[in-house]
Amino acid sequence: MTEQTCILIGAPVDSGKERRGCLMGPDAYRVAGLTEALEGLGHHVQDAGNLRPRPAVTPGEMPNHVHEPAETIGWTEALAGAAEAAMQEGLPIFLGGDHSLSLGSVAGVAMDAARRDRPQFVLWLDAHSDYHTPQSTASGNLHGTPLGYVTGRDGFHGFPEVKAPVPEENICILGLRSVDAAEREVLQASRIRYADMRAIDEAGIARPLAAFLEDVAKAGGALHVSLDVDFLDPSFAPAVGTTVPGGATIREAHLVMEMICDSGLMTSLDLVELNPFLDDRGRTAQVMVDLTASALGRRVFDRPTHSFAYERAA
Ligand code: 6HN
Ligand code: MN
Ligand code: MN
Ligand code: MN
Repeated sequence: MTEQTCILIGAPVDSGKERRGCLMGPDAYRVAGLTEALEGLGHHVQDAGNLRPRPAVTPGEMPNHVHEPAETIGWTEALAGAAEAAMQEGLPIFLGGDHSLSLGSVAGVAMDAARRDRPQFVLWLDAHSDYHTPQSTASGNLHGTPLGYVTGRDGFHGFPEVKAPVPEENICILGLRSVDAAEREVLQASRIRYADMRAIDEAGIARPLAAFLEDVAKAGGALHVSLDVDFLDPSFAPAVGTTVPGGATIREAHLVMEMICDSGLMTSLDLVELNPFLDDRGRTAQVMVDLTASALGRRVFDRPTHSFAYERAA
């Protein structure tokens, strides 16, 4: 693949849920060798260090059960600005931090796309749909709300106005296996496309992904990829607070990343929900680094060495 300028943006966001530890994520990715892996693939890497949240206050309209809204509002402001700026310099990789960082990262990259008159697309790799609003969430954990926010759902009082909402039909969620009742209804009524694990078991993960990537290419879109650790099965990726059994295998996840790389479409990436406090000798951090390397060109061979019968038949 053509060489990229990868901009690592540490976002030690830990306010999006009760359980702490995601703030250690950015350093775990650094220790696991993210810079070295990307440089080894021929890319330029700029580590921008870690961001800090802007000071913010809790708005009066925010439901009481919502956990640390002011801090997440402050993060959203800081991240949206940093994301939009980084898009001028290269391919930002947001090192989370919990998934509430994507309220800011996606809002920011979408602003950049709007400025360039390019449609923004989002690929969400997650066990969960993260489509809540501060009103619909039962847990009060804002890491369950980023897709609600960036699509322009109501109720995000005190958060920056979403000036470039991502159209529902430009979003694809893969890996679903835990969707709350309040999300299920609105998700089903929306134009967001999704493949749950049952669909992936039946049809394979390549098919829904290929269809989505084709649409991104046809539209000349920018593609933001948001990779939640819990997309993977917890047997391969235990370092996450919201494990759900029955997730993607290592190979399914690498195939997704390899197809993204082949498409040449990815313009920004989130690595989210890694909680190093729960890790097993750094193996989850390593898996996430390896997946990032696959998305940016790591290959066994440059091209397949054999042409198989099923390819000729297709
Ligand atoms: N994540 N739907 C659950 C909730 O609390 O709203 C889980 C959210 C998980 C968040 O995947 O980033
Ligand atoms: Mn907290
Ligand atoms: Mn998530
Ligand atoms: Mn999740």
